[in-house]
Amino acid sequence: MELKTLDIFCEIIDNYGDIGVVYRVAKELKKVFFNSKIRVFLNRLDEFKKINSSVIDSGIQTIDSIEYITFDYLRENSKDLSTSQVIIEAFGCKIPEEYMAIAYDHSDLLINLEYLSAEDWIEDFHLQSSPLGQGKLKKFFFMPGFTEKSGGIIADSNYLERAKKVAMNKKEYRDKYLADIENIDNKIVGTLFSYEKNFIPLIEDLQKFDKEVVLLALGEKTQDSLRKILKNFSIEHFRNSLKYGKIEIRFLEFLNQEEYEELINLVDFNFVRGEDSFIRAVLTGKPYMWHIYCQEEFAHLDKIEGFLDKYRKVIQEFADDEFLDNMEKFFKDYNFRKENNLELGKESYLYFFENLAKIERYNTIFRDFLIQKCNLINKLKIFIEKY
Ligand code: TRH
Repeated sequence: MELKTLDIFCEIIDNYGDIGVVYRVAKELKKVFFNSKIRVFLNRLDEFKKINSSVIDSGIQTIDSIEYITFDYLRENSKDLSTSQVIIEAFGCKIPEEYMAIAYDHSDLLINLEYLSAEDWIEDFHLQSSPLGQGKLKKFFFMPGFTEKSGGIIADSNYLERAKKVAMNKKEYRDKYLADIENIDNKIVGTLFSYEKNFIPLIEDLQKFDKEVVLLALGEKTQDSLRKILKNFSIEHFRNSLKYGKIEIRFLEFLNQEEYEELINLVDFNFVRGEDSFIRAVLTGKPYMWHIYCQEEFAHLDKIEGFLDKYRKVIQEFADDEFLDNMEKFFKDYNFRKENNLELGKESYLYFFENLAKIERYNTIFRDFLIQKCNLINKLKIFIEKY
């Protein structure tokens, strides 16, 4: 089909991942289908305002040629509503009835863009159709994952170009984000973005590491966790930073999504969470650790296993077993929890910090594999065009 109109629906429950992914996909699809009209419908604006400071409190607004419309605005103006040829429903969200009532007969293709998963079953599910029982509209599942047969990961060109720009202009970006870190060439700098977590093992292990480390803490859950666990430590306080022995922790303001991407491509390592920041970190090729979104009955650990399995398959011809076993243990220990809380974990950080260069070598191989073979945007484009 020749795509003229596309609507994307997003229901934010908590956190930034839902809007983070939708905002990214919308920007990239606008670039790919530059003559198409793209609208994003979303249930609320708070999280969007955090990842993009130009967002205003308005039911309808245009940002970079994409229209962003709230569900409330849609409902209030439903008598003038027209639907699009293609609809993307992010993460199985509930599209307002007023819209669906028209879409069954006037839209062609409904794509349910699911959460990222590393589990094997998604390959069989990817691009399966699901009957809607009325009208001409057809629904298909799009399953993001780490394999060629899955829907892939969002390696958007906007992001990849930004990463390249940072790599080629390091000084300029250091001046922008890290200017006041003294003696930076002799320090290791990384970002920390997590759910509630006890970072005492990290802080203690870094005292044994032979370099000074600067941790840039982002997001309220990361910062609250650090403040709570550090309250009994004897720490030197500066304006927005703490110094404890060899480490310095800086509390950063939440950045615009594009700025966050610049920062993670500038630093030496990234601790990330959720889905979207995880994929961003993977695409840096630098060392990363993933605080996966916690699910009931330890289902998140199955996802960690799935990811490690895909990672292992891609790099095992280069990496030795000792490396793979160490990384596997670190990912599992870091994520072992029934719920997000400040309980002490048993993870050890030293192997990670002592092997940053080695990890980067293998992470680059995995990153290149994903960009070449598992690009979600290419797959989505081909699917829509062939439909
Ligand atoms: O915010 P998250 O925890 O989102 C999660 C997950 O997506 C999870 O799968 C979902 O089920 C749950 O929400 C409801 O983590 P994630 O996915 O990494 O999203 C963070 C987004 O915020 C990402 O697009 C990057 C962006 N970001 C900024 O724009 N500025 C910042 O300073 C930071 C730290 C992140």
